Amino acid sequence: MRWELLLILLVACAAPEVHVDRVPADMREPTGVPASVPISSGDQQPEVPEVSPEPQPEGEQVLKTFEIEAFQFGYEPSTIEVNQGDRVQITAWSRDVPHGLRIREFGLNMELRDKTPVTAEFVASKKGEYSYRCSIPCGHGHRDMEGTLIVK
Ligand SMILES: [Cu+2]
Repeated sequence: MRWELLLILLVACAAPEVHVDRVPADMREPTGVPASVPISSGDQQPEVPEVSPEPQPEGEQVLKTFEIEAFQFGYEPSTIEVNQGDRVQITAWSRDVPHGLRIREFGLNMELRDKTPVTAEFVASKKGEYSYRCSIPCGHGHRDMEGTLIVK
């Protein structure tokens, strides 16, 4: 049964003018059969998968990493700069009390509870200047906590 099925497939492959529409659409090789089943007719063409030799274009995405320390009341560094399309990885922590690091436009919202580093990533998909701000009330200067992400 299985052998006959393979033979049908083989005939169908060897003779393109055969009316394939008589073969049910769901007729495929049983998954249990290895790809290199020896067939006695000896006319089997090796199944060469059509894999493109070209490397896939990566869009030249570059990873940019930054370490940012939050403190009352600011960030160090207070400005970071990347290019549009870069993957931005930020590792941040707090020097003193809990702070946040939020860039609304890129959906980034990190909680920096203490000196334990926290890492987050996003893609700087659009050019411009964006603020990173504290999202956890941390004292009288909370609203002054601001840094700038420049996407060129
Ligand atoms: Cu704060």
